[in-house]
Amino acid sequence: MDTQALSTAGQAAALFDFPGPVTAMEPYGEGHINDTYRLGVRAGEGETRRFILQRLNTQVFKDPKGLMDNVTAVTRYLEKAMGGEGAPHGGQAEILRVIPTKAGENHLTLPNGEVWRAYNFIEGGVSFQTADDPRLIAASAHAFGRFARLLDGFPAESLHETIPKFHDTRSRLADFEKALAADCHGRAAACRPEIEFVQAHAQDCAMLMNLLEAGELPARVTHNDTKLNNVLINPETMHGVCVIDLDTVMPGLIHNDFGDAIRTCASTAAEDEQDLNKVRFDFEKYRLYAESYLAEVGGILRPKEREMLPWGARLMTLECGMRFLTDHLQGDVYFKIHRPGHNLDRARTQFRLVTGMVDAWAELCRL
Ligand code: ADP
Ligand code: GN1
Ligand code: MG
Repeated sequence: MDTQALSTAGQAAALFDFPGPVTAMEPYGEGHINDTYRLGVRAGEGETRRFILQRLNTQVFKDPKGLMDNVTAVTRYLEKAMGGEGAPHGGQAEILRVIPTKAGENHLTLPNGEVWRAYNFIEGGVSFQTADDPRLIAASAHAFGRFARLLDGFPAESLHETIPKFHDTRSRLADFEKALAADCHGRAAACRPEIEFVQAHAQDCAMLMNLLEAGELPARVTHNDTKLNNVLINPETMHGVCVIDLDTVMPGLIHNDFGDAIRTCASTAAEDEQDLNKVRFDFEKYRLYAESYLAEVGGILRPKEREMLPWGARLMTLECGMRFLTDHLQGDVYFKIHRPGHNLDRARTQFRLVTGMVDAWAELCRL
């Protein structure tokens, strides 16, 4: 374990308003962006409570204050909105809460520039990396669908755009083309098939953004990072417990949230599976996610939004693959990697899934 990282985590932890002294701290979770620690805090005689402490990735999030103001406002709104609804599907409804610093702020900036924040630890739910059990798919769809429904009345215009053009697939394509032209690590030659895959699908990238700009699709408050491990699920009841990772909550298309979830929920393998024979787009998983999601949001969607949902799945998966490939060409500067070629492996699984969706396109549109 990196002792220097742990020591700044220790310094940061001491400045949050926890109910007692921190007695344990360990790196936690499998996110690709922030550095996450799980803390034990002595809350009273013989009582230990757990918390999450995170160092925000400020290369990725350039406006940490705007981001934390979003998270604070959205979690408060959700807490009120959920109050009236009770626990969904027999599951326990936990709420993510921002733990303030001792100075009463929603985040902390250390003298070295690092930005830290803390949350309550959501007990009783865990992150799953692959959707091997259909109950995980339904749980995730209900949790994210409910999230969108509860935030339907939230004033979208009050949110900061935490990453500009985050799901503008056209701009992701332009970023890819720039990275390819620069090829600053000389990696392009070894990924010709993946590059050609992007080029063959380039004309699709504008589809949803054009409809947004023409006013045919509305911007809503969306989560924008709805992969399976961003909803905590109770491993016994298999019910969703809490939606987490609110860093990218901003105005967006419902298709972003539907599509980004399909990438993980309708795949037969992990996002970084190296054996592509194991990676398939599974139409039955897609159907289950779509039906469970629509059970929550069906009532708020316009007909055009509903009609275009399959494009959400196709474009978000293509976009994510392009982002992984771009990062591979740029030398792995954005997503955390754990082995050489990790981002290329991730890009390949996404392109495999897009191919599966294109093959099943008529069925997707019929549903
Ligand atoms: P990243 O942006 O790096 O993905 P996340 O906020 O998603 O960061 O956190 C990474 C992982 O840490 C999550 O996938 C989840 O497993 C765990 N985690 C994050 N917040 C909490 C929480 N409040 N309670 C329990 N686990 C959490
Ligand atoms: C990142 O933060 P995390 O690991 O939940 C990324 C998503 C990607 C995802 C791919 C802020 O999600 O957009 O879809 O990796 N988050 C950000 O696994 O870029
Ligand atoms: Mg995450």
